[in-house]
Amino acid sequence: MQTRLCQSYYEENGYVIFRNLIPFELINNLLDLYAQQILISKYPFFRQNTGKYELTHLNEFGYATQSFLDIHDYEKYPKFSDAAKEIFCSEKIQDALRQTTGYESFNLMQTMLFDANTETQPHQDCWYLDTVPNGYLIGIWIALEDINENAGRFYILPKTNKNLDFRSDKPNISVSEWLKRINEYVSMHQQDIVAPDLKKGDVLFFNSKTIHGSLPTISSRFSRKSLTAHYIPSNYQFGNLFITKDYITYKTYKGVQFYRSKPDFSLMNDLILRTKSVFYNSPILLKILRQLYSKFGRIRN
Ligand SMILES: O=C(O)CCC(=O)C(=O)O
Repeated sequence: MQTRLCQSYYEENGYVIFRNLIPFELINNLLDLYAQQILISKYPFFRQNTGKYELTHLNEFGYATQSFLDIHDYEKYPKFSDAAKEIFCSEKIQDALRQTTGYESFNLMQTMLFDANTETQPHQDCWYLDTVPNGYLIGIWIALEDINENAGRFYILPKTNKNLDFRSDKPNISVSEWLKRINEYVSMHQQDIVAPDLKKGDVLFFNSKTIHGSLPTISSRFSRKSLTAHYIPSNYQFGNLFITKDYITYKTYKGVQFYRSKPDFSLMNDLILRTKSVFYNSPILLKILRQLYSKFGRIRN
């Protein structure tokens, strides 16, 4: 697709697919290290799907049932994380992001690895992470293998990037109520779901406001090996619908700035996280927590 067409397709539909973007060599290297170091590890990794530090659970076919967050910066597994950064910080992705959005350079804000499908419920990323002002964060979903439709495919709802605000009547809504509203919207728009057949190396780019999630697993015999990553144009600040995180600090890999939101496991990090999760579904407590973060976040980061 020509750059101009790619950008207008993305702006119109809230997503665009680049076929065969990631070289197999980079993918195979990452998957080898995943099998050798991560899958067998007895270390509690932070899980995006449960929001906790947990040991890895394998299903009957040997696939990890929880997703891994921020794999690009594991202090204990630098070789694995470097293999991940070779993909996430590659010129191929920077270039595809340029073609998609028209911006020049992009910072890597968060990453995930999925082995089996975790049946992610529909959501928009802007609640959790976005640019400030909102709407310019780009998520990418990378197929690390040919994704079988029985594995439970990743899906998006095209055009939902266009001004769909589920909290316009109630800005202080809780996260669970907001997710319930999105779930209801998706139930009523089943016919709009697009779950593309993604092959190894294909990448789907989607906007922070595009509703996305994962279809149910039909057979757990099939893995759904994939990566996701979230980027912001380098000239934007990072945050979400509620806060500007102007206190974060970046590291750099091959010229690409990257950030990690969840640190490696420690008893202290686990305690901080458990405390935060008590606040998470209460709009009032969360507001207080965010104000504290704006004031003192600089100290922690
Ligand atoms: O792959 C999935 O199940 C969900 C990924 C996702 O929600 C994201 O990257 O924002």
